Amino acid sequence: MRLTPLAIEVLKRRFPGESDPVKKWLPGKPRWEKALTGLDVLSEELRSLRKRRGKVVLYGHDDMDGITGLFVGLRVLRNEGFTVVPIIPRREIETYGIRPGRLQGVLEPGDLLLTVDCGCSALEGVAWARRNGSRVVITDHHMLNPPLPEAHAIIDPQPLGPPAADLAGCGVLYAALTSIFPAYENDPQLLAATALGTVSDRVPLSEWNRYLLHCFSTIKLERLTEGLKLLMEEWPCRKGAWTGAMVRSHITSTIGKGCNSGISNMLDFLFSFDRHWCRAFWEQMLKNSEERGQVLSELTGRAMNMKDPEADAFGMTLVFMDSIPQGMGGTLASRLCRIHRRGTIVVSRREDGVLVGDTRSVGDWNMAGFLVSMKDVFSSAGGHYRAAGFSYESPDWNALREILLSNMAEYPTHPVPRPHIDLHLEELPDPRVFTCLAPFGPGFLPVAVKIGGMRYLLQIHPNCQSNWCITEDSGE
Ligand SMILES: [Mn+2]
Repeated sequence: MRLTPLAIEVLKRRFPGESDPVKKWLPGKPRWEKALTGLDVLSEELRSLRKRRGKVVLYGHDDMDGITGLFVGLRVLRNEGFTVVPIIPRREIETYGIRPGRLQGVLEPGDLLLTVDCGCSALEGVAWARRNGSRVVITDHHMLNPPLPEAHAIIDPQPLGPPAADLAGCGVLYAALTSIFPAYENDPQLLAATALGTVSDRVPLSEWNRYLLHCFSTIKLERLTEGLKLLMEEWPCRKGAWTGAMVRSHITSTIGKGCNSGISNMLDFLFSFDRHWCRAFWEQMLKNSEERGQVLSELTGRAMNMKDPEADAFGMTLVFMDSIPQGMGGTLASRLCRIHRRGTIVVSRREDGVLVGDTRSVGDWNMAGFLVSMKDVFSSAGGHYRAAGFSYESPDWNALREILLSNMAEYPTHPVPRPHIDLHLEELPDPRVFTCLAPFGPGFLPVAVKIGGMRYLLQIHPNCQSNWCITEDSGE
């Protein structure tokens, strides 16, 4: 890859004080083991599990970094001769974390319960597994929020801060397993799955994630399953410049989440060598996502008229809707967040009366931090910087609203991203001199230049063309 002189100028501005800004942008192979405390425990657990011929129960999460994480775990551990049973929770009916009900009859004494993208707050599930005589290793990337479950190890890079904390759930498991089994480091299937999970999860495309995406850019499609191959063929401008948003709108949202989505079949799809079935399934997902899109548009229109004016004054979008179709709260929050370019909280009522919140943020508002700062109020709260959720045991919306508003006033971050400017120039350069810096996404926004009083933001299109756009948008 060749960086143009103007692109290097951008990197210098973005990483001031760095002796090697190019290396800060795209580092060499990270020392995963430094970020992964508990890795030695996982390694030892796998060794003794092999000796006693126990199995791995791999507990995931039903979103893209959870499912691709399951794919990574299944592929490596099955190839290594382990018996692995995956568990995929269902968000429509199950609360987040590890449910003992799902382990019953599956996790036996002497088995290893390994999680991906979940588990760091699963006190009850982990306690159940330990009482059951099983071993437990958590791998997660969500915010640690004591008291922590009493697992034999918790591999979660959050306390280290970035770049380790920027890894998605699938990235954490990829890093852990390839550290233990280095032969899989350049495995095209793992790299493709991890890239897809990372981009889907909206984590910053910074340092370690960029390293993973760089490795991904070199893979050969012939060595993939038909499911992965199809997704890579659909990946907009995979061989050129792309943005996270392009991939999410074309692939992640086509798959969707919750009911009527492809997520519950995604693991079979990723492993499938049946091209015909994969193609038919993709077509079906396109159709379903169009239907979901219509429901979402209608919902978004209604939600936009229900924005809370007081929250608005704090720069936050807050919406309460009595009922939202199952699994759609997060998608609605994402959409509102994108439209208003602000942190967004969508609250709705679950069938059992409990108020549940889905939140998203852009810019400088740490959503999980905000929610966890008021954790005594919630029966559960957690997530990460840009996506988090909570549940509130009482049905009293007015009481919850008051609490949210008073905490917004006190929480010290600003939810509206500031439009950035990378370079002040005399005249507008060819946008293509900056596409060498792609991919762009959260944590690494498209280039913006200022000429005279005018700000121009680089835009990349799914047809692989790029141009300038006059806008105050941050580009996220
Ligand atoms: Mn996840």
